[in-house]
Amino acid sequence: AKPVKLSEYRVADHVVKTVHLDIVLHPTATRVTAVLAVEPHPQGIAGAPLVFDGDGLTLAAIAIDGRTPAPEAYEATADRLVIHNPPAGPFRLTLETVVDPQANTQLMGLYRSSGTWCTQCEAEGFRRITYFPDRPDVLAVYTTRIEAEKKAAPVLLGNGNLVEAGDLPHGRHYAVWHDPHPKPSYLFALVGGDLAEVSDTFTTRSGRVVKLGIFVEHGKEDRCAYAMDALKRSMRWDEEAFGCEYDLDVFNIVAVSDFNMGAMENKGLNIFNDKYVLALPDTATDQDYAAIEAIIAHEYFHNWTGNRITCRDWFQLCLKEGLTVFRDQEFSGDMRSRAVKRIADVRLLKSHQFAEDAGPLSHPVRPEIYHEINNFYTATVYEKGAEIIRALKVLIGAEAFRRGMDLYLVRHDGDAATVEDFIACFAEASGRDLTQFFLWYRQSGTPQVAVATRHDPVAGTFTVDLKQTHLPTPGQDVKQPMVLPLAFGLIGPDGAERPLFTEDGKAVPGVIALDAAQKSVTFSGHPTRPVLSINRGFSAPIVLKTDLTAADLGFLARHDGDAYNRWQAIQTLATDHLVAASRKGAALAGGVDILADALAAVLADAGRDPAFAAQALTLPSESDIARELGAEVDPDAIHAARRALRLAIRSRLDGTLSDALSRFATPGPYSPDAAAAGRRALCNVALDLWASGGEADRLATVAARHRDADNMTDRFAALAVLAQHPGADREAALEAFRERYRADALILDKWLALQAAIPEAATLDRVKALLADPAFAMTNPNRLRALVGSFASGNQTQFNRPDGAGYAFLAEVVIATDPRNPQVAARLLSAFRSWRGLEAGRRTLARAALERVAATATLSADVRDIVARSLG
Ligand code: BAL
Ligand code: ZN
Repeated sequence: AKPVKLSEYRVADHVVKTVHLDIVLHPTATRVTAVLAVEPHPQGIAGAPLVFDGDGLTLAAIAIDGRTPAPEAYEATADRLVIHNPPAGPFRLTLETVVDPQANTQLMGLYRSSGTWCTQCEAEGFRRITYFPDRPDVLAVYTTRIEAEKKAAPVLLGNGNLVEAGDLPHGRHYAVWHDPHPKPSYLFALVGGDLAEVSDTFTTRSGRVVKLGIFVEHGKEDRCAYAMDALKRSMRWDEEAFGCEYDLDVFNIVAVSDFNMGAMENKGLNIFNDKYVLALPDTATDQDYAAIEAIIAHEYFHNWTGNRITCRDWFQLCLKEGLTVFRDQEFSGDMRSRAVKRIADVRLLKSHQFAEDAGPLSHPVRPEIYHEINNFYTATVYEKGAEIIRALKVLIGAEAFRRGMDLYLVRHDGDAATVEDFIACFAEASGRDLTQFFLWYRQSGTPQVAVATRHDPVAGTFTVDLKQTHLPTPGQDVKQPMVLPLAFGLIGPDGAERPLFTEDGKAVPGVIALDAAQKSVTFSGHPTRPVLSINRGFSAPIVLKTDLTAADLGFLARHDGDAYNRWQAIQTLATDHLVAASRKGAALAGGVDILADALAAVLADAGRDPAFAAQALTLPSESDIARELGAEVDPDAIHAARRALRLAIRSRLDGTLSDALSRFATPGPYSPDAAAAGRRALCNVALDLWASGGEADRLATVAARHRDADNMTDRFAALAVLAQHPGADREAALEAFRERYRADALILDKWLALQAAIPEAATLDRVKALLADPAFAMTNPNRLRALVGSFASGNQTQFNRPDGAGYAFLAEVVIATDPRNPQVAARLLSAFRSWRGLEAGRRTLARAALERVAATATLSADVRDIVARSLG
């Protein structure tokens, strides 16, 4: 199929103003009658034929203003409806289609999940329900009547407010929902099923009482309290932080167990992957609780940034996603430790987005061409999209940023907008020309910044020399210098922050805007050499190389006023060590002492923020090191180096680690609050390091902690430690865990994922055996991601086995999954995104596996696109 290009955007020739849907639910033959108020677009081509999208549809009936057109007047195929000579003015188009939700294994459009009818329409699922101009710039007011057998679907939900409901003969019933806010088709949703409801209310700041509902499988009602609490906190926070108030009488969330994404922001009717709703202390870890809080908030925040202001076209996806991720990150930062949230977000950014941007799947935050839009729901669009907004805030300052946001929310309310529209609001609010800043959206790849410093003790000056470079990425060989806002500070030998003055004595702000290929900045008043702390808070999403020595980094780890950079200094010490050790195939002795001393200091001071200490004690991952190496990557050497470093750190901190286990034990019953979670995080990181040698007595202690834990966080953390050490204890603990949670698929996903990540040669056979386990199902995205996704993306040594069997396995699973669910198959395949950086033997085998996928005759557009770009 032809690629879609941003440069070829033009308005739809025919738009739809109102949509009346009458949907009669049936497991295999759901009848959809759509009555559409259609009119030619004033800027469209006059007299153009009407062309609506479809996907796998069969047209059962059609009428134009109530009359059936002649057969030659139109053409309906599975993927298109064309009316050759539509009326010149507004008209009423009635379409009847029949769809089979039961057979819909793609989980796009209308499908069934555990007997519940539900929908997923972003990005292009509505066209699998009825023919429509299925593009985000066609905004219509929807009224939806849903009818079903009452026993099968006592709950019938749609977008907007419920306006009518009632019983019908023969055990049937119906409900009519009306959404007064014009919206694009991707925000359409309906649900029908036998679900339990947990309800609450929220009163908005102007006094609107909103009925809140969370709908789940019967028996899971007690797992919704945290999600409901997170929803109410999100609603209040959005009023306070962004002035955004909710705008309907109801807000419903439905949790389903078969879902391609995390969740979906359909207007007034969010549909969630149940993984991001359900939580009890015995079923969910602290990380799960934090993810639920963030995703509930994210989908809710879309009500303004996404729904009321939507995207003109799918190239603008970051307009809603980057901004909404930024907003949910800020929310979680306010709910939790801001520094720890920032560290966690940067870890995620580097491990997913930097890796994506360094390989063949690299693309700009706003792409200019796509073959399959489903493949652009990426870390680049989401996470880098959020980073750009944070960088913009640093560049123009918090006040101008807030004025820009306010302007955007008022000026574009009700619009299908572009990234240009968004940035124009900040240019206007700040009075700055943001043309160069816009390169963040257009240029792919991670900017690299080299920093060198010069100190002149006689003149008392300190000079910072900065240089930015940009490596070529697919389709972009040559790039322009960008504007990189680098927050910074200078720290004196006493550990105090030094005032910042230029050579002529002027005070300067703590941000350098690096807007040229090179720039030097000189500061006066420094008879002694200060230490530079730069890119504080990770103010710009860049790869930074400085001339800071190991001693400087050890100093920053103790004295930097910026908590993020205290953590970064420790990470850099560890990374430098691990990169060198991985290259040489042996751990270097030098550098470990400074790192161990820094960690000892963090542990001694851990009472201030245990969650921060847990982050500091977590070494860079194997994939982080692979990314730093960039080329000729040998995952076994990285694994060995990391293991050796962990043991070296342990031997230096041993007593302190076991002290931490008692010092930070959480008193009282489990609570998911951030402070208690931080203590648990520190204990569990300490436990992992303490037991890293696999001594029998220590593993027995870990096994006892596993057995006696009163919450999933501690129970699973202990199991994860045991999983690293082969033996009967591990197998017994895994079996006991499985028995305990036999009936709970979401918890068994953790069990599958943990086993898939064991760094041992036997793991591939274990994973293959688990494919046949009753806990696994090829048809369920969560199960596939837990077992196969964790193996491919979370097990560096075993996915990258030197014999290529890991690659061959993933290729087989992708080929088997693709006919059923192309989106999930394509996502799994993206685990090959860093294959070009591998050493020659593995590179050859990875290429062969990709070529095997490419040679498959009937690939979906989704998988074909990923495989072509990966090999391209
Ligand atoms: N819009 C797709 C799911 C999300 O990003 O919220
Ligand atoms: Zn989103």
